[in-house]
Amino acid sequence: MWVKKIYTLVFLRTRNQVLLGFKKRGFGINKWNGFGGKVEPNENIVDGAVRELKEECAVTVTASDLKNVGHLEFTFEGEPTLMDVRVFSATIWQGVPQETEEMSPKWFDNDCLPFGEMWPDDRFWFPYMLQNRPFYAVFHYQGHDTILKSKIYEIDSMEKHYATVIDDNNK
Ligand code: 6OG
Repeated sequence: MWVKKIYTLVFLRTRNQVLLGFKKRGFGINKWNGFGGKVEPNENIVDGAVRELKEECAVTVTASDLKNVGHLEFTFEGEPTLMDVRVFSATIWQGVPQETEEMSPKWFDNDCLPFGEMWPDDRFWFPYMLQNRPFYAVFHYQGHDTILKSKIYEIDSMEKHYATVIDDNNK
């Protein structure tokens, strides 16, 4: 049995660019990634995404402007935790991204992303996100550099997908 923890991951997007942050501390240090973190107990997932975006790059987003575009599940060989990561994108927000203690933000062209300095899984699912095609992907890692197993599914809708996942968990 896995111990599941829910995380958020938010990408601000324009027509041809995506905002990434260079992580200065903690899990995923020295990698470019979206903004996010652990959902607090009793916190709704979208509210967690709004909070983390504000904490990590000082940008305000309205909950209804966050679109859930993907669902990622990560497990690590020899570790009991399953990281359940909800991926969101937004095209409307308030404020200009600022450097914080955790992240240093930078805009990248969609066709010029720094995959060599990102988590190895990102190059597999970013194309779905950039094309607004809902996806569900699972990755099993050895350490933080090697993917031992992976699967990626294009899905019809996130709502239907979560309903199925919850059904499966209850079987
Ligand atoms: P904090 O420790 O900052 O939350 N995250 C991952 N993101 C990608 N792209 N690939 C992974 O592959 C990831 N594992 C975790 C989820 C960690 C943040 O990092 C994301 C959270 O946004 C293994 O609270």
